[in-house]
Amino acid sequence: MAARMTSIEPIHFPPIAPANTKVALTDGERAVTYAELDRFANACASALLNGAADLAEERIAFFLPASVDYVAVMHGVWRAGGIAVPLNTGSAIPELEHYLSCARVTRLIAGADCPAELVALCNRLGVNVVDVADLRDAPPVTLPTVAPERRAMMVFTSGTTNKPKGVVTTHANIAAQITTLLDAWGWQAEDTIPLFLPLHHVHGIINVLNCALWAGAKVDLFRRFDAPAVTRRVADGHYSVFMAVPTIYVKLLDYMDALEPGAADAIARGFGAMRLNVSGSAACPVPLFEQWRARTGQVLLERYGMTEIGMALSNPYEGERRAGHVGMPLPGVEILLVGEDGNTITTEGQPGEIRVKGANVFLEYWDNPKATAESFVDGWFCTGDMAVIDKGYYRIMGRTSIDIIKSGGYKLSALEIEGVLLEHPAIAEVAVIGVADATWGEAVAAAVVLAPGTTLDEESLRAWCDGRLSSYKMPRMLKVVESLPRNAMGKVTKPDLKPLFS
Ligand code: MLC
Ligand code: AMP
Repeated sequence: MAARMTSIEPIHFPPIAPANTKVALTDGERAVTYAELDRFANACASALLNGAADLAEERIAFFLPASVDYVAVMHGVWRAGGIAVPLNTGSAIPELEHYLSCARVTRLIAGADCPAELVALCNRLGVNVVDVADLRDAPPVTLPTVAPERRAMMVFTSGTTNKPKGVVTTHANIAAQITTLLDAWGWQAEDTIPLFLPLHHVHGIINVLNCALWAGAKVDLFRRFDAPAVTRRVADGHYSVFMAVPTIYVKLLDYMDALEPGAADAIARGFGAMRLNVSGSAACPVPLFEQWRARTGQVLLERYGMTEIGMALSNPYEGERRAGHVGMPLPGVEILLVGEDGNTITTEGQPGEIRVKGANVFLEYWDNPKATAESFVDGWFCTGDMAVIDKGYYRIMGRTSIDIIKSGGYKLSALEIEGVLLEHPAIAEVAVIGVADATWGEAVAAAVVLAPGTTLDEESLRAWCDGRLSSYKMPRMLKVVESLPRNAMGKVTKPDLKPLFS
């Protein structure tokens, strides 16, 4: 087992052991040891400080693919006392404009291949674009002591508003989110894990990247989920731990089914030999859990989390992992279920909203005290997810808002998508919903009322969305309707739209 920290260190967090000559990361181009990563992170921190003593929570965004550069910049920002704002390299320019201006970013770190439109946007917003190559060789300077309660990271999350909100976590929050998983899932320095999840969300950032680094393990970075490349290494027996969203397990089963049996069996054996396969970010359907067990022999460990809280509930590493359930509270995380009447649920089988308390819970929505205040009741963070306790294990029942869609593990806001679609000249009215889908969990579906004299089809709508919305937010289904169903108050009754897409 990796040595555990007994208290949260104020600096060089998460700890990257400078004397460790073991490989920490590979990114397809290079392999770096912990000692090299430590030096590189210090160089980034020193260059960013540029003579200042402390970045004093300056928001430093980075637009970098999963790479050694990405990791060194993230840790460099933390070491220099800045707030790391990782951006989705697949975002459309209007989305990036929102992130940069909402966070009041001052510097953006990017590679030489930074798109011209993003450079132009930064120029317009007064954001300095810094080439990551200019950070690599800066001479080391004395770094500030950064107190654990200071802000460390801002990750944008969709919700029940039309624009994503910046979720701010402190160094202490991140440390708590990591350390609970190190123990609960038995992280070891001997572990090797592939990382192909996007690095602008907590699943990739916390559960995979920074848990592994804290444990002294090895991470293979992939720029995207590439089934042939990832499974080649799985079949070679290269990995001990695997973490993914349910959609990826579906895609892996489909991929193995399409291979000739010998090749598929080698991959299945590679998974079977690992010490842990984790599923999360969306519900893992019971048939998927069973198919994965039948194909690989692995019993998936399902857990539940959220950008604002990291991980909260987990099936046990040792003990029964129950299909369709998300287990029990992780150490240090307090959970309350609250019924519609506002009372705490004390009996099994009764549904309530999951509320969370603990050092893992985020500090605030950036520049949005109203949204922050509204998301807490008596110090408990209200997740908007419903659950029941069933023979000691929590089971997720759904969400309180129909306007949140989970597609392939991404949380999408129906209102954000509707806001963009309404700019289309042919769309007079629109309602976006999530529709059950075997691969994506939920797929984005749009019901539209057309402006007089116009027509619209799915293909032309997706083409129009290109550049306005990230591709995973684009509607996968479109229905043109005469009118949208509304209640007496004039509000669209979205559940009534579901049969349209079944
Ligand atoms: C890709 N596409 C999606 C999509 N991802 N469509 C809907 N939903 C998604 N999630 C579309 C693309 O737009 C494209 O459409 C086509 O699929 C192929 O794109 P791709 O990039 O080649 O797809 P693929 O690599 O297979 O991506 C699928 C995926 C990816 C599952 C690997 O979506 C992914 O990495 N999801 C994980 C998201 C995640 O990490 N969430 C965690 C949030 S934190 P077209 O039409 O152009 O062909 C959180 C807390 C917690 O939730 O508990 O963890
Ligand atoms: P995000 O805001 O992107 O961090 O997504 C968090 C949301 O993902 C949660 O609020 C849940 O709705 C959902 N989620 C995460 N893990 C699970 C799970 N195991 N089962 C069901 N839903 C999940």
